[in-house]
Amino acid sequence: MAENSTQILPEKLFLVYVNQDSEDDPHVEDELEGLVEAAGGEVAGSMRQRVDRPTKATFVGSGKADELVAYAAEAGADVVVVDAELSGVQLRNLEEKVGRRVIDRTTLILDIFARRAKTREGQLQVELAQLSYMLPRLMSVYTKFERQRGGIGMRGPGETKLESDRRMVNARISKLRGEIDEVKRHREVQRATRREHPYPVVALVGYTSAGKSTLMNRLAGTELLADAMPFATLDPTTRRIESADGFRFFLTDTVGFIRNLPTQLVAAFRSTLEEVSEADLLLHIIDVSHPAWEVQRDAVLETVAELGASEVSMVTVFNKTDALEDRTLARRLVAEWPDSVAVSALVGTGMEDLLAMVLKQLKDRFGLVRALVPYDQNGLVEACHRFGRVLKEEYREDGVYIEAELVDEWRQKLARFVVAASSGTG
Ligand SMILES: Nc1nc2c(ncn2[C@@H]2O[C@H](COP(=O)(O)OP(=O)(O)OP(=O)(O)O)[C@@H](O)[C@H]2O)c(=O)[nH]1
Ligand SMILES: [Mg+2]
Repeated sequence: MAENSTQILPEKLFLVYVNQDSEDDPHVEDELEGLVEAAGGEVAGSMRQRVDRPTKATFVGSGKADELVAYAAEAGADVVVVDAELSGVQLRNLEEKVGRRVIDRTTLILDIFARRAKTREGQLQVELAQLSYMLPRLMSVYTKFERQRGGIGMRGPGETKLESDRRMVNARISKLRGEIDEVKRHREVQRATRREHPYPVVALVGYTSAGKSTLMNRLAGTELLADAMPFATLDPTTRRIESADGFRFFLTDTVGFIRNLPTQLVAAFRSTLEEVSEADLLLHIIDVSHPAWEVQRDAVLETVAELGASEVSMVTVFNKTDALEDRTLARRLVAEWPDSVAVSALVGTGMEDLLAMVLKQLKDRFGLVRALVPYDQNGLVEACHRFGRVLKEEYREDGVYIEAELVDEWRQKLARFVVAASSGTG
């Protein structure tokens, strides 16, 4: 699938913006245009359509569909993009009516990911997402045809094209899953090695183009691609950072989120995004200079929850303060939001504050434990290594004496075996 992406997206695209509720959000337009550009397309024209209740047949009402036919022809568009998620039936009917290829927002995003995927894992994940998205839509293309044919001669050599297509796609999906599992195992080995170095992991999360890679470059001295195009980053990068007082942690930059990020994509990128759910701390980067930053913030929080990471502590980073017209806004936000800091990743302001807050959060989370763990509870000792920092370990007659810095969750599990009254932070 990935290699076909240029064929899927020819040059000129006609955009259909959809308001599903009453709010008339102009930033939706910039965002879709950005996506079209990132997919290598060109905007030929656009129209706005308020859809309170999408019709089953063509998504937009039939009057609007007629308008669309005229506008798209006038613009000389090759493709129509509807800024929503459409069913297979809706896509096919619209396509028939407009006489042009019709794609939806999800397909567009998947296409961008297909273009950007560089690593083997990324490519596998994108293809899996594309096929999972395509499968139910593939079926509906043939259902009518299948019904007309009736049931006789449907099996064996007489099977329909739908059945063989479906079988092929399903086979490819399971093959991809297997391959992703393999890559994932490899990554887990890498991650386990990282866990052996007892450093906490901090993951950057944020809306696409919020400035995650720019911040990573500044903090870790990396030279990752930072670009105004959406989804500049697909593959996670992790670097070790050391503070002035010698405290070390890992910082991970990963794929950005977007409003209505296709669920197939989130599912397929689950192993990549485990960096997020398994982090000790999340840095939520927000582009406060963006007029719709609050919508973006909510979309990120939703995706974080979808990844099962809402329990991970979070520092909110108000970025791009250099681009703010109202300079007091950043100060007000920081005062209003707990655990937040205002920075400009581009200019470099606020970096000391940010680092201080990260260190405080991390150090707060680790507390010292001294315990004598019986030999039949060896799993706990192992956990100290995996999830904390072991300062001392002695194999004694009656068990393993261990001194470790651990997060609260593991301190509690060790509580029964604590030998000295000391639980102050290190
Ligand atoms: N003015 C200003 N621009 C910034 C700042 N931080 C980042 N940018 C710009 O914003 C754009 C996006 O930055 P990236 O670092 O690529 O954003 P990202 O969050 O990694 O984006 P994705 O990888 O696409 O999710 C680039 O053009 C950056 O130069 C900032 O503090 N101020
Ligand atoms: Mg990036």
